[in-house]
Amino acid sequence: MPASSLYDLTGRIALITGGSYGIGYAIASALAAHGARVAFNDISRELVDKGLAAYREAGIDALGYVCDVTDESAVRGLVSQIERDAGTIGVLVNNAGIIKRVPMIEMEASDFRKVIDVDLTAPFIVAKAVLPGMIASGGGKIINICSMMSELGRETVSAYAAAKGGLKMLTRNIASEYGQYNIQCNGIGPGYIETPQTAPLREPGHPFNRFIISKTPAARWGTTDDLAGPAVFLASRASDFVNGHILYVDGGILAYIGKQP
Ligand code: NAP
Ligand code: GCO
Repeated sequence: MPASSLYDLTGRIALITGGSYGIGYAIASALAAHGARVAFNDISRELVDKGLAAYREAGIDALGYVCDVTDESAVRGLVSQIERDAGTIGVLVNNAGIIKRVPMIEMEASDFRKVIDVDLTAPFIVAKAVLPGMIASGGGKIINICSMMSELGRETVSAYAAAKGGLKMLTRNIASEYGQYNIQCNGIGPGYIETPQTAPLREPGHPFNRFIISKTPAARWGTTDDLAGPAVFLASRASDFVNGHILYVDGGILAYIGKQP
């Protein structure tokens, strides 16, 4: 098999949740550049329209849908609509997510539950909705967007870390339960990436900025472009025997004790 065809996604329908901007948009664009037909959803019409304009600007004929990934009925409707509009979903990227940075003793249980709902329960809901089609069509790829917080804790992110740690184990469980159907479920664990979600941490003079640089061997924040190759790999035939793996794209943070002050 020619090396290039290992990464050819022609004929694949890929759903990227929360794909209007940021990491989701970058991953969807990379999959499209390798031949996939991409569909994405977001939580509001405004965001979906913003995303569609961005994809069009990039020459990508994306399908966009308004759907709250925590609403199981809406997700079932989304998957059915994509199947009618484009075909069976062969690649799912569970990207949609939220974070609430609040010290645990100050965090309302309702806020904790909301983060768990979006970052953990929703990937379960969306994966559950696409698995039957993948089984019927002979296989598929599920990529869950995990985090450094799938492995590490830090102050103020108890809900997010609990969700992303759970998402690592959900990834392994889907791999275990559905590997026999030629379905590979893996995770991507981005390090600290320049997106709106981390913008508060990168404000000029914010101590976290210098901290992350000192904890990253690459000595820089990641960009969404850094995630393109890993996503194409996990969506393609090149990873057909990779299952239950979390691929950390972190510039080396998890390998490094940190630079001496
Ligand atoms: P983000 O702001 O977390 O993007 C997430 C997207 O999902 C947004 O468009 C968001 O819409 C959407 N979303 C939120 N709740 C939703 C729901 N209930 N239904 C449908 N869509 C929903 O920015 P990001 O940094 O690109 O993060 C993408 C993923 O990567 C997340 O899972 C995040 O946890 C993870 N991650 C990020 C980093 C990083 O450094 N940026 C590192 C590791 C992992 P709204 O704009 O309305 O919220
Ligand atoms: C934070 C950041 C991180 C990143 C990412 C790291 O507050 O620590 O938001 O959680 O979003 O998850 O991998």
